[in-house]
Amino acid sequence: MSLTKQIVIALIAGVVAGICLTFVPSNIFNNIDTYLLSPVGQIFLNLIMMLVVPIVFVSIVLGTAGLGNPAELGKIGIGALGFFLVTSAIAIAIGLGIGNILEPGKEGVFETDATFEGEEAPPIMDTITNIIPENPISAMASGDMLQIIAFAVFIGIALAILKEKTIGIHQLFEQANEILNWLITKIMYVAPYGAFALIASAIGGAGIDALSSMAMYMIAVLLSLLIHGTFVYGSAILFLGKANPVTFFKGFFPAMSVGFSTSSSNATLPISMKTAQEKLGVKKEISSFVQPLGATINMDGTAIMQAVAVVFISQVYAIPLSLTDYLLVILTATLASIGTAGVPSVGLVMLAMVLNQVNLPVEGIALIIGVDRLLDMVRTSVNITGDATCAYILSEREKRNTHTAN
Ligand code: DAS
Repeated sequence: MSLTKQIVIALIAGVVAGICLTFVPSNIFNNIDTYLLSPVGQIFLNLIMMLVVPIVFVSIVLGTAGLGNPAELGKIGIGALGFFLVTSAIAIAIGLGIGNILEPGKEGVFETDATFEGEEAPPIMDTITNIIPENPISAMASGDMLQIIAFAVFIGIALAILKEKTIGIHQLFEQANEILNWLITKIMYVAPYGAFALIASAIGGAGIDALSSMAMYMIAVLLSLLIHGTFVYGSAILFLGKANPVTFFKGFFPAMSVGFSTSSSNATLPISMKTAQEKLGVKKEISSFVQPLGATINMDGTAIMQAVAVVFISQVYAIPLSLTDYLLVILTATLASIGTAGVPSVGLVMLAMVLNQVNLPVEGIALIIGVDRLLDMVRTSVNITGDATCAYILSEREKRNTHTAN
């Protein structure tokens, strides 16, 4: 049985187990979660997170070197940034629209004993100026993805220009890439067990009450994610990439299932790139540059959650939003995702920044925390799919240009 089928079966079994766990007394669930589900899930997460920094650094060095010259790198970079910004704005508009149509915060009783300490996302200008690392080693130690990407790009450009002088180092990076890919393949055998444990823990932890009282909110987010993930990305592949969306979604599904299981774009990055290159034929140098960049600065799924959450919280607290507020949400949510890494629940941190911008109570986040872990699984899948869509389109266009030129 293929690994993808194993992961899907594990996820289905995990959902069933999670629903069953919502009916057991909380002390029993807590013991099952503490001594079984969480350790298994965390071991799987740590195994793949262990490879993220080396994979991102090595693949961007090789990707940048492979693009050959700064002009080519600039073309791919500008194409990717343009795609990321436009799709993020569309995603937020979809979330705001669905939130206003379904009005999830208008009806129902929303109580919670959860609390949320609003941790601020970094100011956007700090993020932009800090992209260049003072100390690349500490950037790697702290997992500062934008700084790691920037340092890797500089190394890659040097390799591309120095060519034969540094052929030994280039081969070293190629061999390091082989080692990391071998490790990913082996670690993925743990994926079904990790997927089962993570989703059973998330559903069991949410509990039936939260799931029922927040049903409309969850439906609004999931519907927006579905529209954006299928219609927007599918149309982009069809009209911009001149390729078959069905081929793309079928080929990328294994990575989507890992993104769903881990709720972390960064943790899924090794599998996302491997899947894009091996199943979709995305050019290695484009995949190695675009997907790590996207995992860090492009989070359409997260932007959708933020848009729906803003509408939901404004409805629950009966604070009307003006058109200016909506435009501010689109701008802030788009920019907020640039400075934060793709790790579980980072979307809530950015949501605090968006709520502050439109003077909505940050404590409203406590209403959605109970079901956020489940929604995080789906929106992370959308996040990584958006990154892969961009890489796929740029790669398909590059192949066509090369074919035309020959
Ligand atoms: N879990 C984040 C990611 O890895 C998304 C989020 O928190 O919204 O993409």
